[in-house]
Amino acid sequence: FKNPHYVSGRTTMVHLFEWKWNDIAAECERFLGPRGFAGVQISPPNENLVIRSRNRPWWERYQPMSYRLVTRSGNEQQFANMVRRCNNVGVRIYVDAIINHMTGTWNENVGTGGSTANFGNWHYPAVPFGRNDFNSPQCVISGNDYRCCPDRVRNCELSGLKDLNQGSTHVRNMIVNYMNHLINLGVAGFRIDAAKHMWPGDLRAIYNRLNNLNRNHGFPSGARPYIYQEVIDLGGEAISRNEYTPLAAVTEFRFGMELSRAFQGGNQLRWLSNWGPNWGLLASGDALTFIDNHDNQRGHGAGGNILTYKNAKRYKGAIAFMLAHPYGKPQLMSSFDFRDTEAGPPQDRNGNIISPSINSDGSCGNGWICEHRWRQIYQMVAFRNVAGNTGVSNWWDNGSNQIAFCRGQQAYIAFNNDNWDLNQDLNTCLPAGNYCDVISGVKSGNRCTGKTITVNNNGRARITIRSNEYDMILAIHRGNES
Ligand code: QV4
Ligand code: CA
Repeated sequence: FKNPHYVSGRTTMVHLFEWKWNDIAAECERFLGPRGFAGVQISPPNENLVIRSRNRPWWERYQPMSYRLVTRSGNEQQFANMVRRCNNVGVRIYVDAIINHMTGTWNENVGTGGSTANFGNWHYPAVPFGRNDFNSPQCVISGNDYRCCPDRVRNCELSGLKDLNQGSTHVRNMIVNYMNHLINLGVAGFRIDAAKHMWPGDLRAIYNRLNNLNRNHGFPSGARPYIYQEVIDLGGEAISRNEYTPLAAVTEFRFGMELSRAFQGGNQLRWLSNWGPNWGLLASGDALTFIDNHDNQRGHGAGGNILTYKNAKRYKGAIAFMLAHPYGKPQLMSSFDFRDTEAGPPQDRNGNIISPSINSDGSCGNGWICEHRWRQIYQMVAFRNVAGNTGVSNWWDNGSNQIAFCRGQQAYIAFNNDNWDLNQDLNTCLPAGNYCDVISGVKSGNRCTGKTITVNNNGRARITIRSNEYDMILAIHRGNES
């Protein structure tokens, strides 16, 4: 369950948070496929409770009403069409699977597909689930439980969300049917929401019953779904990420926390020379890596001082390091703009999601940030693809916050997070030639719209990043010569 089954040569997925299926299909064809993106994590596709009383917050999608594929993102037919079109251009789809719980208790009780429920009786007829399918006696997880009591973290309610008993045969059947339905429609894997709140043994039993990936969508025979489990483990809790790595991959929250700290000046970049398990991170093959996610970019989940699009220069620095370094399987966040941390995506008066518009410069409008369309980010995706499975070599630093390294003889990157200029002759490990920096511009015809870096016969080049430059990064790779 640790192989994402990316199309060969691709390395990076993006979370298109709250996007509609039709828009994702179009994005696969017009941008993600051509730019070499490997996959998309989508918002939960199953029916959720409509929460009008809170003006349709983004988090209503984490309150399942049933496993019918009807949400504000679209219906089953639109979903199937998206998966087909994305797979056709080499972009895999990963589903955010909410299988720990159903809804909380609300006065409103109609789902995005029109299903109703009776919360007081734990009755969800559209699945169907009843009282016996949930853990009892009912209890709610408290902050202290995370330190003392794994059984309460697993068997009590997360934020009052009705807690399914994954030990029950019927519950397992319903979950497995839901996930296998998605596999049959061509998805490549799952994010397991709130995995910490389910017993590893129950999850193993569920994963083992999943179908192989659908060969009609281009997957090899016998391919198992990619599974990455949401377990927030920053240390100090009774439940460890290590209970879940024997099953499948795990979201590595220490990754974004440490890089956010370093790129905000809380740690010198030179210490990143041994980035990886030496920093207490999971084994590379076990880790789904990211800087921010939909929770911690708005102070939910682990919270913490995480870099986001709102702090763009430092954010792009951290993202570029993530994409330039071979550790982990990177996931990009693609956000909608927000100030209110509960606010849902751009929506009209009837609560319909407004599609992102695409500006003439390739950026998004209508309230969508589309970090994945930022030049400094999508060109680093191409950098990572070109770097392939080469290691980090020729690490250089100035003893402070100026660092640089090679990826074999494929690619080279330098950072300047000091408040003085970087201006040095350095070894790029690349063949002689003129290379377009992928950060300050693009290659257009035979010239660079940004910096051109001249590598001489012994692989050396003049590397300049002034401290007041728009970006703190310089990156060049083979295949991007001018
Ligand atoms: C409220 C009270 C509760 C009370 C309850 C009674 O706060 O004390 O018991 O009413 O019904 C929303 C509201 C929350 C409300 C709850 C239940 O914010 O106030 O409880 O609904 O109606 C997202 C949001 C949550 C949201 C939830 C469901 O972050 O705020 O709760 O969706 O809509 C831990 C976990 C980790 C989790 C993280 C947030 O270990 O697994 O917290 N992360 C994942 C998702 C996250 C999602 C969930 C789990 C739940 O990434 O987005 O929570 O599916 O770290
Ligand atoms: Ca649980």
